[in-house]
Amino acid sequence: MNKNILFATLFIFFACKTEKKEPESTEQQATPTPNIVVIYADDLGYGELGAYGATELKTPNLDKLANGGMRFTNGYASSATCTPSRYALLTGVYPWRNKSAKILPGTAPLIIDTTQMTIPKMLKQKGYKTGIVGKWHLGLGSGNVNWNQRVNPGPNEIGFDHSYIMAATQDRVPTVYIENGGVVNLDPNDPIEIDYEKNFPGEPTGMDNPEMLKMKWHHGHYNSIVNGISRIGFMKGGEAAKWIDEDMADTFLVEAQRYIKENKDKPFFLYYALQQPHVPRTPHPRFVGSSGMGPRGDVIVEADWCVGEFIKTMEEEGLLENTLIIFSSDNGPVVNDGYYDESVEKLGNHKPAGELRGGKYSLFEAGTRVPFVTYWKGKIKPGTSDAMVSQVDLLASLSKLVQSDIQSQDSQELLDVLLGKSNRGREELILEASTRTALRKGDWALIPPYDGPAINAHVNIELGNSKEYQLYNLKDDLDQKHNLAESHPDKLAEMIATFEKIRGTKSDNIEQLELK
Ligand code: NG6
Ligand code: CA
Repeated sequence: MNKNILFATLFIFFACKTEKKEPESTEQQATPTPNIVVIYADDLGYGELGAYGATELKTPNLDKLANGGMRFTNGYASSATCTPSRYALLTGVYPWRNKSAKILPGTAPLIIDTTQMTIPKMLKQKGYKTGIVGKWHLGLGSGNVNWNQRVNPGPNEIGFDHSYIMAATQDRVPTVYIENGGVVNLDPNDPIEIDYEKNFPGEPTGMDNPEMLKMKWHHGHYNSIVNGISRIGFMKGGEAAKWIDEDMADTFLVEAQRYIKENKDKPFFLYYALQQPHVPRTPHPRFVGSSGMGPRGDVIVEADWCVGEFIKTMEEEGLLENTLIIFSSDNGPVVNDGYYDESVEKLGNHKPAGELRGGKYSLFEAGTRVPFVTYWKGKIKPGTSDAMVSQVDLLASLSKLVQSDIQSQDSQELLDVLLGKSNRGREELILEASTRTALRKGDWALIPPYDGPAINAHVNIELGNSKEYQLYNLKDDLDQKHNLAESHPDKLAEMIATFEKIRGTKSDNIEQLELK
């Protein structure tokens, strides 16, 4: 080839390359595709982190995230229990619209319709890779799951390309990990059988074989024994596939780290659903004693460490500047949730709910008001926001972030609030606790009358049930001590009207408002 032709060819080649590159980068600017990570704790209360006022428990990594990002003081889970909150987070629909969105057994069918819009589906349409690592608890299969075959539909059918999950909770069978629908380490010669009604002949249970237990049950949790801990539900077989509880935090962390390393070149969405501090609390031996509060405190320290390690990996991979991280919890705190694990005895001065009244299962504030943090290095200016935001708003807000036109019934677009650019949050929000609902509007909280016990004596939590309407002004009365229903009839009437407008009146919505 003649020299001139060679130079000309090279020139054209490079010119084309530059030409090709430019529209691409303009396009990239027009369609922002930052990575999105949701880190979701299980039963972590409003007062559990240093950044939210905890003094007895040290959570340096979560504090760093909260203090380096936007720390919301009025951030809510949609429900005071797990399944409904997770349903709302992923779908942008209030959980009380779906009768199946209640605490599910490990054998429950998937409660998200596979045609329903979800955050991962919406992001997939925008070219994202989507993964979940950790707790699922939204049901699997369509009834009568055979755990020895591909288990579906599940996360992979509602928008996740990749899933590494536990089916329900750490205290429910099956006690195995499931990767993309397949039980990890399953030995076909030792098939898994699960039943929530009756035991398999000859299998030990917490009820009949307390001598086999390393952690005793307090209430419930007296069925099959796995690793010296009795669970809810009966399980047979699957020995090689059973998880080791003390390794669970490390297992999920490694999977989460692997996921981001493998997908760092694409925009990705990761839902990293931690199992702590839900029961049974089983810290890895290196965290035992780390909090001085027994296993409950120790697993919070462990969770904090996991988040720190995860963020470190994000940093090492150069991803922090291009990733929105959202941290929150699925519901408020509970101390004794069914095992003798010293959580009550060693609590000391720690207040899991901070100043809030109630806890997990409760319609009072501590049931649903949880730590809620958004972090985006270089993008979100560190600060505190008192705007009202709910996890149900993530779908619409993330949709706006990636310029999708997907919306959903109950999800409000609050992107600027989440990014700390606006303080105009929600005006009102329906809160749920075990199918009962309440209203938060402005500074006010309304709890309609419900039958049922005032306190769940097992867990020692006030549920919010009363025969009278309860009306609280949270601005002056954050711990909901003064019922103003009688002294503020106009406010009460206004709140009832708003509540009924959203929820329906008792007569036209009797099932959902049924006294529980
Ligand atoms: C309750 C369990 C509790 C916990 C909860 C679900 C009993 C007595 N209590 O039924 O231990 O598993 O369900 O928690 O069984 S959640 O965070 O997943 O909603
Ligand atoms: Ca939970």
